Order: sequence, then C-alpha cells, then structure tokens
Amino acid sequence: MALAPVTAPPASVDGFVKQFLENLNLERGVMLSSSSANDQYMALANTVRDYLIARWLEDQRRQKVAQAKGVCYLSAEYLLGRQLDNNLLATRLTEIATDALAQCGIDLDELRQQEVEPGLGNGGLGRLAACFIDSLATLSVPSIGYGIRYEYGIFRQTFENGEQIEQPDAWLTLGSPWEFPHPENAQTVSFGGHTETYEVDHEGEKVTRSRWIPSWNVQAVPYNYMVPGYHNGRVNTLRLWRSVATNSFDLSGFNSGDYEEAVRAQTYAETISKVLYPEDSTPQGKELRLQQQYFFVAASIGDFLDHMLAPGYDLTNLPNRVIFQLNDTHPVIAVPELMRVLVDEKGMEWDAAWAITQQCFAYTCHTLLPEALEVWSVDLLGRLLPRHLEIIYRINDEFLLAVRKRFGDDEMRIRNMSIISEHPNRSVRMAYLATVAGAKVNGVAELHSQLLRERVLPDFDEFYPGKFTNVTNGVTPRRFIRLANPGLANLITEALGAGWTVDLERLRGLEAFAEDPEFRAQFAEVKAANKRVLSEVLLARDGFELSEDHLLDVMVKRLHEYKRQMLKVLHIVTSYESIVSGRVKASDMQARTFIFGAKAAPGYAMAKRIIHLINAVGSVVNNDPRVEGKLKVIFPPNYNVTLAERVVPAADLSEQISLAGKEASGTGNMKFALNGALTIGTDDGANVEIRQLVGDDNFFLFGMAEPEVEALWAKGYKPAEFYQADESLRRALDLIASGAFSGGDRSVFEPIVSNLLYDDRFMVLADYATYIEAQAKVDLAYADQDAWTKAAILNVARSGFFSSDRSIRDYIERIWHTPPAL
Ligand code: 26Q
Repeated sequence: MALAPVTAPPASVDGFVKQFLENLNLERGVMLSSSSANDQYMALANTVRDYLIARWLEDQRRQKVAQAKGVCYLSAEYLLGRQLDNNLLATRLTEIATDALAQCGIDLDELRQQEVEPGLGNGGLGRLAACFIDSLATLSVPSIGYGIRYEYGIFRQTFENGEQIEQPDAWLTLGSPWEFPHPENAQTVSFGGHTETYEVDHEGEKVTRSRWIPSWNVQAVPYNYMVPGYHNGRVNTLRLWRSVATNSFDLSGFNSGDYEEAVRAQTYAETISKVLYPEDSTPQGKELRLQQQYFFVAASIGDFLDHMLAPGYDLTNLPNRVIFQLNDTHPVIAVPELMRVLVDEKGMEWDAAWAITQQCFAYTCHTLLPEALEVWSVDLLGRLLPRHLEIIYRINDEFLLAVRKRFGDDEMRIRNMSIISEHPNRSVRMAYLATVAGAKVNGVAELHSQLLRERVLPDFDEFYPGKFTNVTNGVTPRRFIRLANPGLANLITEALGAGWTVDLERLRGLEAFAEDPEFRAQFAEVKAANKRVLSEVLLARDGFELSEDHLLDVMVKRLHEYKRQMLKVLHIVTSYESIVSGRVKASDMQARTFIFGAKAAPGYAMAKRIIHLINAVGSVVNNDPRVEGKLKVIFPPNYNVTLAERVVPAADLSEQISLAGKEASGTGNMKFALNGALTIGTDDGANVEIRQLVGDDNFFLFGMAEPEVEALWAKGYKPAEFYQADESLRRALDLIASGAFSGGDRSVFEPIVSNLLYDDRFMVLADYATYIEAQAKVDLAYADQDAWTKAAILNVARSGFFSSDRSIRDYIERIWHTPPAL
C-alpha cells in the first residue's frame, strides 16, 4: 500500500470543530458536556498540533535529504513562555479556533489561562534562545535547538511578609500537550571511570590510542517540540533531553538482589534533568550542574551524528554540514566531547579532528562580570569526565605552544591565556576553551563586544585576528508585539500594511504618523487600553489596583546589584520623602505607579534583602494618605514571560539603569521601546544602540559612561563622599536606615545601607544625582501628554533593528555562513 503523507485537517471552522471534538473524545476520553477546562485546553492544543504535524514531518524529511549546512543551537535554557497563542498565530488559526470553540460554548481566552508556561530558563539568556528559535523557523533556516527538559523550571516566587519564598515549579503536573517523547531514540550518556591506552595497527604501524572506560551511565530521552515559523509553513524542532536510568543499570542491581540500590540508581539518574539551577551569575561549581551540561551536550552531539547525517557520511565534511552555536559557556564541554567522538570512537587523527572541531563551533558570551565566568575545578572534571580532561589538557598544550611560537616565552602572557588556571585552585576556564575552539566569538551588543575584546580577552583578540565579532541581541516581534500588544499591532497594520511582522525595519514608516494628531490619539488609546488590561490581570492575580492616569514606571528583570534596583528604590524614597516632608507639593509631581518584577537567586542574600526592601517601601508608601493618588509601588510576585506580555505593552517608562559596562545587552529594554515606552537608562549594553536609534530627545540618558566608571575606580571610589555631598541622597538613605520601612527596626535594612555607604561595587550613589535629575525631566515630559505620545511613537518607529530576525541574519552573515534555505 502506498503510504500517503499525513495531511492537516481542513482550515475551516467546521474542520476545526470536528478535530477538536475528536481529540476531546478519543484522546482525552471525555464528552464535551463533562469536560474540564484542562481537558478542553489539552484537546485544543492537540488540535493545533494536528495542523502542524504534516509540515513538521515534511521539514524534517527535507532537512535530511538536502544535507545542507544547518545550525545546532546548544543552550542549557529556553524560556519559552506559553505555546498555544504563538502556535495559533503561526498557523493563522486564531480566528478559526475562536469561532470553533464558541460553537462549542467555550471561550478561547479561558483556555489560554490553562497553560502553565515552561519556565526552562532564568532570564535574558534563556528568553534569547526562545526568540532565536522563533526567528530561525521564520527565516526558514535549517536548524535544531537542543537543551534540557527540566522537570522543574525556574522557581515560583511568592512573598511572605515581603520576603521571597521559592516554591517548586511543577509545570508538568497536568502533562504538556506540546511535547513528543521518543524513548526509542534515547542516547546513552556516560560518566566517571578512568581512561586507558591501547595499541592498534594502523597501516602496518603500531599506534597508541586512548579510550574512556566510564563507570556509570544514564539514558537521555528526547522530547521534541514543534517550532513553527510565522506564516511560512515551516516547522523546526526543539529537542529537550530528559535523563532516565538505563536498563542495564537497574537490572544489574536487581540481579544481584539489591532492589533498593536499583531504585536508588533510578532516582539518581533522574536527578540530572530534575531542576533548573536558579543562579544566573556566580556559578557555584556544583557537580550536578556539570552533569547537566555534559548530559545534554553529549546527547545532542550523539543525536546529530546518529540521525542527521546521511548514511556513510564523511566526517571530514562536517563543517559544511553543521555549526554548533554555544549559548554562553554552559555547553562548552561539547568541544572535548566532539574531539573524543572523532578521535577515540571514529579513529580520526588528532590534527584532523581538531581542524574539524575548530570550524564546527562558535561561542556567544553573555557577560562581563568576572565572577560570572564559568570555571570547573580540574579535580571535579577529572572525576566526572576523565577523558575530556585529558583532551582539554592536550588542546591547551598545543594552544600554548602556538602562543609561544608567536609571542616568545612571555610567561606572564602564557599564564594569562592558559585554559587551565592555577589559582586559587587548578581549574578549567570554560570561556577560554570556547574562544580557542570557536571559529567565532561574539558579544551581544556593540559596547559589550568591544569590552569583551578590550578588557576580558585582549590577548585572544590579538592572537586570533578576525575571530571576535558582535551580534546585537533582538526579540521576536511575533510574541512581543503581535501577541502581547494586539492593539498596537492592528494600528501598525492599518498604517503600514501587514509585512512589518517579518520585516521590522518597516516600522520606520510610523515616523510620518507621529506627526498625525489622529494617529497619536489612537496610539494613546491603545496604551490606555493596555493599562486597563494589565489592571484587570493584576487585580485577578494579586489584588492590586492600577490608577488610570498614572505614569507607569516599570523595572522588570532579575534582581542583581549590578542592575541597580536600589537606585530605583532611592528615587521612590526620595519622591516619597519630599512630599511627606512638605518640601515638594504633591500637585507639582506627576502621579506615578512603580511596577517591579524580579526574582532573586535563592542563595543571593543581598538580592533577597533588596526584594524585602522594595515590598517594605511599597507597603509604607501605599498606605500613607499623604501620597495617596500620587505614588504607588506594586511588586507582583513571580514575574515571568506570561506577565511580561501584559506589563510591557502597558508601560510608559522603561527602567534600564545598570552601571555602565555591566549589562551585556539587555533585551527587556528592546521590548519596551518596541511597545512605545520611553527609556530612562545608562549608556550600557544595547541601551547605547537604542538611544542612537531613537534619538536623544526620545530617551532619558543619565549616569557615568563606561570610561568614567573606570576613571572613578582608578581614582578610588568613596561612596560616603557622595552621601555627604548630597542632601537629598542623605535624606533618602537616612530614612531607610531609620527603620521607617521596617516598623522602627533599624537592623533589617542596615546591611543594604552600609553596603551602599562603604562598598557600593555598582556605584549607585555616584549615579544617584544624575538619575534624580533625569527623573525630573521625565516628570516634565509626561506633563505634555501629546509630546510624550509622539516620542513613544518614534521609539516604536525606530526600534525595528531590535527584531531577533535581524540578529539571526547577522549570525548567518558573520558567523554561520549557512546557505539560503530551500
Ligand atoms: C552558570 C553555571 C552554573 C549555574 C548557572 C549558570 C548561569 C545560568 C544562567 C549563568 C548565567 C545565566 C544567565 C545569564 C544571562 O541571562 N545573561 C543575560 O543574557 C542576555 C542575553 O544575551 C543579555 O541581554 C543580558 O545582558 C545578560 O545579563
């Protein structure tokens, strides 16, 4: 029998209803009349899947047949957000689904709320990976994303008396309709043991080879997710790995009669993909984290070589077939893994294997903070991956030999460039390994890439001319404009036609509309409507109420000292104090609502204390009748992608206030600008590019630039001097120190105050004065609503550069050199 390819159900309301009811009955095993909201959501998700599968299968077949060069994106994190709406949008099914469900008496919006977002990332880096796979599919780039299917994603945050409590994120409790497990395609991933050498005959000569005798292993089971392109009929794959015990593992235990041991082994194996580490800087060197990294990378490389290559593929051609993009150093252990596979398993010569490896990897760096650069102790690495450690040593030996050849025996330089660091403990510098192995190394914004070359890796830049490049981050306009801000999306489409979603530079066309009073009025109405939507969401979610006429001032991002949420707190306290002391008339100030969203790493004590302070300031300010209707602070817990989609479109002011030289790029800054918020920000990360594009008149710049930061450090920074010299700063800090926000208890926030006065690594006090000045300008500007709206429109019009489609095109041109898709 000839096997007909699967076909999608008819894209009509009737076709959709039929498929939906079939899924409800046959897959969920329930009748419509007795189905729960979750049943209906599951059946709906399955129905959407049914429309995608034929294209998905076809794309997989095509990619395999063509054997063209493609991208493997290796990332330990994918912060996807909800899938349903995105998949409806991609397939043009939103309207059909709405009508079809209505025929069944179901409100689509209610089913949307059923989905628990997969929070498989910490913040910017994980969300970037999610935007990138969206753009890769939309640009029809043959590609696959590889990562980890954490059973628990980023923790759910709650507040108890204003303090952060972390709850496990059991996102899989009701099952995920978007994943396709494939246990038959499991990869075995090994750990531990030792290495040995042995001799083989090679063309009549005896040669010594090495091999790894591991002591334990686990199975990596792939879970596939569909990644549909926008309106292009493409469906790419995201493949996330889950660890489970191998049969041999538990059987051997079982056979020896040790049943308990066997069950323990199973539990141990499943620990590897159990939970996402919630730290997003200062890596702790935990063994389980290294296990996670090697686990997903070994499975991914094995999977690619086993399943993506034509039978009998000549591996010397591998660089023409694939580029592995390393999302930060987390997957860098892939470098020695590919070497191990090529040399030990495929019998290739070292030099040939190294030549291939160096062309198959590229590395993206996402930080400048020295404490965030990953290192693994040689002890730990040698215990877990002894063969990989040997390979790293050899890579380093040959690299340092080449350095000596070029620069002579400059021992200082050799020490500085060595992949192995000797102090304080002997360890492997993963960023150096990635730089040596990568064909290209990129930073994530112009300033970041420049500082990466000049400050972090200058010797490498000199040694490898042309290796370093920049690719400024971007965000997907599908999720962050079309889905998050349908009002704005419709307005843009009415003005410019429909093509902008995949060609975001077309937003330029809005510049002319900024001059049109009617358009401005419509734009302002969209913003107001978005605030009402947010207000409803926050009321239902947390019981907060938003006032309609307030300036909405938003700071949402991970809590980090370098991001300087404390500067925002000092501004709020200053505003509050100036009103209650009577020095400023409330009527002279714009009414503002401050919104925070931030999770702190569970072990980051100072960050958690700052969260506590924000909540404490909020409860004092919100309950003081003297500032009622003027100042309000709200801090909804558990900021995530779903909440971002509501907060960003409603914002008037975007706070991007990190110390210059510390934020690699930022991507929230882009989302806000694209949704018509004005930025108050430092010259840091991608803020620099945002300001250049939107223009100084439409951006509130403040604070030291990076060279000034350096100069102040060099001169000796004494924060207390800024405190002494600035009365307004003194008042704000003194008020916090007085216990005014802690029921008179001066000890609660004392560590924050003394840290600012006597250490202040991120120079909050040094930038306070110019920040307050810039906020005064914001106040003035907001008083002229029409002028503000005009500036907001210009922000949208001039931010098309920040589409992740542009980022991906830059990767293709500067790094991947993949041919145009079929
Ligand atoms: C590493 C080892 C062990 C445990 C955790 C980690 C870890 C996990 C996540 C280290 C770092 C991260 C995440 C970093 C991150 O999100 N960086 C941000 O990346 C964005 C995308 O490029 C940038 O826009 C931000 O500026 C940058 O801070």
